[in-house]
Amino acid sequence: MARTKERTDIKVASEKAVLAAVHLPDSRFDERDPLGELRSLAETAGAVVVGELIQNRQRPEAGTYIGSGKLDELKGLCDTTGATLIVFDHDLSPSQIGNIEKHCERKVVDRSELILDIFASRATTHEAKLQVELAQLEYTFPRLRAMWDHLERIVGVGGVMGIGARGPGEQQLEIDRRIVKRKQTQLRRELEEIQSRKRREVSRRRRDHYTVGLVGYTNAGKSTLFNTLTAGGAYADDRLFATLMTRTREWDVGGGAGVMLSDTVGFVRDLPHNLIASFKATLEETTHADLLLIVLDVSDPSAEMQYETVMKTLDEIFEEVEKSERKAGAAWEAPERQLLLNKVDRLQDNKEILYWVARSPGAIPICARDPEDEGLETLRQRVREKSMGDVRELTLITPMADSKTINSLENRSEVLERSYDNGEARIRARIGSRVLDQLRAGGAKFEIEPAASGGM
Ligand SMILES: Nc1nc2c(ncn2[C@@H]2O[C@H](COP(=O)(O)OP(=O)(O)O)[C@@H](O)[C@H]2O)c(=O)[nH]1
Ligand SMILES: [Mg+2]
Repeated sequence: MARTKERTDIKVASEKAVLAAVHLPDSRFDERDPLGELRSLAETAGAVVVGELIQNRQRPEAGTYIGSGKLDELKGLCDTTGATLIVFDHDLSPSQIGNIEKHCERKVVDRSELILDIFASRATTHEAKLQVELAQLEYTFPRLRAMWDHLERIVGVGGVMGIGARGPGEQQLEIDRRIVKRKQTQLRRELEEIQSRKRREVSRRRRDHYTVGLVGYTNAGKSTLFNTLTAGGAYADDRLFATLMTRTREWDVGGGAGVMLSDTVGFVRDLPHNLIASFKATLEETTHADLLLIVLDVSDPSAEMQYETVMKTLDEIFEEVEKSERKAGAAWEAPERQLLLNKVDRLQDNKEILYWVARSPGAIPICARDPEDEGLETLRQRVREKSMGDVRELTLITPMADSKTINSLENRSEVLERSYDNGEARIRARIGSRVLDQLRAGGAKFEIEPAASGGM
């Protein structure tokens, strides 16, 4: 589709961005860091934030949203910082975008467009891509049309069509809409097949690794936690992981547990209605994990609402996946969830922590920014235990020639005793049920002899 190309015009990746917000009397934002969420979103989209500007107003200025004095200031800020892009913290009308772009001589992107750009880059399934495409069609294309109309006026192609006739933009829009609708119907049946096949592949892959996903609102600290936990770990070069989850890295939790950690797409405050379907489709990647770490910024006044929204949304997604898997006759297990209470360093006292721990027993208070944090150590231990499964003491007998299996046992269990005899290795070890399953799935041949329990 020719139009989809136009969309690259609104791409945010690697642009130098100035963030701008107009605060109205009823605006909701975090007073300590009013542009925190937008900054996280812009960074997620791949922009480099070089400047920020906020204006307080009673109501938006009709033509430009932001006041005219501030508009000059905005342009000046762009000039001094070398910004190539301005990102607004709210939605703008096509004509407002046009006016600001003209005045500041920079590309302007509004909040919904920024979010859509992130979804577009994160959509992994056909369905998710389609959902995003539809949302872009509804939201972004009319804006592009306003731009074309503008161009047409300048270039003077209007002579072909009489006044009041539909502009090519609008006509094209209708055609695109129909094409996408048809594509959607076509793909729907195909999709079910593809997705359940993919899930089977993933579940096979899950036997080799224990996969953990980070879920939570934008600005909760997911990327910070991801970086702290996996500092120095290698990015997964595995193609499947690379496409399933956008950022996956090895996480060394000790004991050779083979844990993979993924930073997934974040929830967004006041997500515009027309973007909800796209977001949910994008969040489907979480269904491939063994464990989800719910990262909650407990210092945020809306933590309660954020927790509720995350849990409810996951419930809805998992319910649907469960249904379609059951229909396909496949066994699928929803990932476990572990609540993390982040940014505890920002709390005045531990009232909040007590509340959350009472509410979600097992919740771990953490400070994602601090590599030495005790909570992170607790988390590491808990994930290690989960990733190993039930640990039992066993004696495994395997041919000495099978160095791969022997190696795995040395790395992934606690070996208590080794003896070699008659071309066979007898290894007494404390080993997790998950590790055993993974070894078997990997083709390891061994016999098990229950250990004589030595008085424990
Ligand atoms: N005070 C404090 N700030 C944190 C902590 N974790 C993250 N942050 C900050 O919160 C902001 C958002 O973090 P980020 O990891 O980008 O959030 P994401 O959108 O969930 O990926 C950044 O400014 C971080 O420095 C923490 O434990 N304590
Ligand atoms: Mg992030």
